[in-house]
Amino acid sequence: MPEFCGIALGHPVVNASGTYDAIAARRVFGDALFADFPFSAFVSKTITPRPRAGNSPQRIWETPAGMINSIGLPNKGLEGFLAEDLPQLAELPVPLIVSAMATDREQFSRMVEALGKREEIAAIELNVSCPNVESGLIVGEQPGETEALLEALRPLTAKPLIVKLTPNVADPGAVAAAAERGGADAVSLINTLKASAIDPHSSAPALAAGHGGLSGPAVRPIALQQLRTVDAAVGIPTIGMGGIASGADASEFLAAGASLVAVGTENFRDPRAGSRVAEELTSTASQRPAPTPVLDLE
Ligand code: RRO
Repeated sequence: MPEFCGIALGHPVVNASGTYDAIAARRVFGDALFADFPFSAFVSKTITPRPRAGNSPQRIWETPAGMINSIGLPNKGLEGFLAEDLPQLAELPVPLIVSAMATDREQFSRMVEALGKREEIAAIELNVSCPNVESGLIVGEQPGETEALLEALRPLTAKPLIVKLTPNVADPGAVAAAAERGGADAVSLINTLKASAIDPHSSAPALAAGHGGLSGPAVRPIALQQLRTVDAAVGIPTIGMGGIASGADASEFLAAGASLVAVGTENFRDPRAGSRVAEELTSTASQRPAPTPVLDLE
């Protein structure tokens, strides 16, 4: 039984924030969902202080071995989440991790204080891929901003604080170490990689927002390298994600130091992917076939 930041989990596979709508899944699959819930903990879609409609369509674009999204954080806002979504998410048969984002320290503090009071919530994930309106800088791209944010939030709750790292930096290890210095209990990575696509019919950007974040198997080797870098830079546990679609993929992240792994984009193709990855991890299916020998020219 894995244990993560004091939370007992049935297996090491969780979901990446924003890639699985557990409330919609309950509507579709009914109570059968609870008998075979795909994840050992559930991470909510990121919520913000106020409600947001998100970006206009087109919000998702398929790419070779992946997809680009620019969903733009649609959510009911903190109050709407607490009143409408939390009671439903609290019925899930696994611990709940709530993902939160804000654009200044005061608003972030307000969210962490409110979430911290709710016993239905096991941990809080801080999505730091957002600008600080005061400095104009993306918090998670700057070690100093990340450390200062954690220093402000750490005293506000005893719940585990997980920092979701952006991969769009030269040295993710430096940001992770800053999060740890500020008091984070764990880091999760990677969020999506900055990406664009052009619609071949219009020759215009494929996404209404002009750009988005790339995820799926295409990013897996990059995610694995960032995980190795981060794992070497911190002493706190890591949650590894980025294109995991099988037990064999997951076992690479665990071998590279991750305490848990998260399934993201694969959930859109197979809503049972989390259970399948967890099952494959315990069977020989997680072993990759031996590589084909490469011609040795010496
Ligand atoms: O909502 C989004 O567009 C979004 C978010 Br908040 C995020 O953290 N990562 C991502 O790929 N999309």
